[in-house]
Amino acid sequence: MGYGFSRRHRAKLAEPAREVICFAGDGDFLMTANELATAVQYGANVVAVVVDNGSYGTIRMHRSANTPAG
Ligand SMILES: Cc1ncc(C[n+]2csc(CCOP(=O)(O)OP(=O)(O)O)c2C)c(N)n1
Ligand SMILES: [Mg+2]
Repeated sequence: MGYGFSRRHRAKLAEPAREVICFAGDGDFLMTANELATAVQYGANVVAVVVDNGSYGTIRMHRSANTPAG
């Protein structure tokens, strides 16, 4: 988590002619959303696709599956 979004800028700066797209969950994205400032500062024009389900869905799924009360 948090890795793709922050590494995306570095990929774009290393290969500026290539399109760089990051896919992230909402929890993943917010873990390193401050990296937006770094991207703007260095002119790393990249695209982020955020899958927003309003939760740490993976954690919720495992908790529901492994606790009697859900
Ligand atoms: C650095 C880090 N912290 C915590 C976790 C544990 N973790 C695995 S999935 C997850 C929730 C991810 O939420 P989101 O990005 O919104 O994706 P979703 O499960 O909702 O599709 C967490 C906290 C992790 N994998 N990496
Ligand atoms: Mg989510």
